[in-house]
Amino acid sequence: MDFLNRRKQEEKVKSEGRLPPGQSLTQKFPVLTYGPNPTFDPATWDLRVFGEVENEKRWSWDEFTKIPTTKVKVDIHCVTRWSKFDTNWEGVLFRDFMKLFDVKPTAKFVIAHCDYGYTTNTPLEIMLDDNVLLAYKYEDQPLEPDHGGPLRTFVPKLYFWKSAKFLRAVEFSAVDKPGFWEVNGYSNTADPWKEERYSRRGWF
Ligand SMILES: Nc1nc2c(c(=O)[nH]1)N[C@H]1C(S)=C(S)[C@@H](COP(=O)(O)O)O[C@H]1N2
Ligand SMILES: [Mo]
Repeated sequence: MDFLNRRKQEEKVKSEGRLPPGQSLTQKFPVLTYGPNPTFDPATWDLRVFGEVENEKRWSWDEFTKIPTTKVKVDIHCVTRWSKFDTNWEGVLFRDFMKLFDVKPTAKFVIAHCDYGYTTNTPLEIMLDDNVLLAYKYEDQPLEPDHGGPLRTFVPKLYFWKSAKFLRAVEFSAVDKPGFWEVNGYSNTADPWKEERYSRRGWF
């Protein structure tokens, strides 16, 4: 699409109210990772659940990929000001995932833990939305390492740093635990419609 067409389309989507404030539409899929991609070995990979749960649990890749999946088609919004419309994802609906173990009533936050220590925190209430996934397919293909493969959280209602790539553990917590970007000046709540980009003014 040439520049003029893109401008026209952007005006159109803005007038339709589909582009959050301060965002531009992109056709590309930019990659934003702090650090290298981990290497994925399906024989040793696991996903753990811990914290405010009755029993800690662990799935191998084989076990995890046998859990029934859900497909969603939804727009995504990155704090670096790009939005991408109609992206297609498939994975285990977080709500369905939670049926596989007992979460204690004290659990109020979900902390995603990734390879190399990246973490991000989200209120449990938001994780129960009907489009929040533990995603491992993008546009019907296995999720590429650049975009968080083999597995990432997918929380489209919030800025995209809340969608944790290379997910290895899900912690249920009674208290909030701000993650990698949240302690580095980014907003804790990250709602693109309210433009909650940074936690303090004047940092960046
Ligand atoms: N493990 C991990 N997850 C991560 C990141 C990261 O550096 N490490 N970056 C976050 C940020 S800042 C963004 S914008 C999105 C980018 O996802 P993408 O590379 O698929 O566009 O992943 C988020 N999840
Ligand atoms: Mo980001």
